[in-house]
Amino acid sequence: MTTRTPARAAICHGNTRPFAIEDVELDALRTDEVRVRILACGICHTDMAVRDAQLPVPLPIVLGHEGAGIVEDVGTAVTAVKPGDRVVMSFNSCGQCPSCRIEAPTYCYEFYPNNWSGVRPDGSPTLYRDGAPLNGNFFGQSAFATQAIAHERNVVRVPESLADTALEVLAPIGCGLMTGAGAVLNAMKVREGMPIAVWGAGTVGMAAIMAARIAGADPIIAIDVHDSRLALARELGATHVLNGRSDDVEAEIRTICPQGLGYAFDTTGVNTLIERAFTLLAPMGVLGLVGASAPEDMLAFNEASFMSNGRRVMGILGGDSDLQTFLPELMEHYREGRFPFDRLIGFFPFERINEAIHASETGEVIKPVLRMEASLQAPLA
Ligand code: CXF
Ligand code: ZN
Repeated sequence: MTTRTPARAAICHGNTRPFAIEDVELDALRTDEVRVRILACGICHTDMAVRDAQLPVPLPIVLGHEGAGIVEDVGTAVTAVKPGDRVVMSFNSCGQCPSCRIEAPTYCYEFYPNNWSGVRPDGSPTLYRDGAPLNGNFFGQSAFATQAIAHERNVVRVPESLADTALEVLAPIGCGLMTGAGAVLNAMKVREGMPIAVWGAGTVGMAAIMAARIAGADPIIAIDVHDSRLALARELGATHVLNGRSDDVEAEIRTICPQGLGYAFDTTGVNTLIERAFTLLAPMGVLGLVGASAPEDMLAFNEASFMSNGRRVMGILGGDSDLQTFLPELMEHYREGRFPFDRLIGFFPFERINEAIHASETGEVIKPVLRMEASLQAPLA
């Protein structure tokens, strides 16, 4: 007999209609799965890209990939978490491919079937609506819901040291925040005393700036087109800020760092900015790329300066994060005040999901987080 679990979930039908919260049912758990009562879920631009059909994800679907909550049930083979554990969730991975075997799951060879196919890798649905299958398993969770099926590999237990930290604050740690921080700390391995410039001060850029401060980079230059974001970037670690609309960014960077940039980190995906950033690199400088670009985009670099300066251009996915080690590390940085990402968050009740998305798209809120339960709706102290 299969026991399904009732839940409320926000269904995305594409960009012609708003998200609609409806009754759904979760499938019975498989052996490696975990059912989580979702308390909060961050909203990321990738959710919007799916809504706008820019990614190969089937619609309609339940999105949401920055969930946090409490484990309610586990499959028979799960050992890493147990009912009652407080967890944050991130992307899923197969655990067996060459990337997963070297703890580089963001480059999982089976990323698509585990995260974007709308069903489990074996083709079975995790969600039902009115008795019929509904696409889910988005990033192995589909957490715009009151309950979600996740997997042992993509839930991370919140360390005991953070027992007093609200899960709704921790929710967004598993996507843009780990992407920016991981790019600096894991992928580019930014060195103390070296200059870095970060293009774009959204969630990923701000996380990179906070991580650059942790790494001891100096100077830390933030570039954006919104003065309010630049002001926040300064508070979070930027030593210099430049407005791409009013400043001559290249000339200013050459003045601040006459020897060039040790690290240039682009979160914008804008070709002209990336190509100019390349020209600003010092010998052995690293250009890290995480921005979403158009599928047809190509980049051009001068080959001689690429080679003779030993420059490196690095595509980075998910900050090269190994969830089970890196997320606890980031949570500890947060607890100790070195990674104050709560400054980016704006909270919304689950029912206001469409307003939360709007606030993100207008730039009014850097990181909207939905709160799923009425008892949590009171403003945070
Ligand atoms: C992802 C991409 C794959 C690794 C984790 C982060 N981005 C989501 O928005
Ligand atoms: Zn995301």
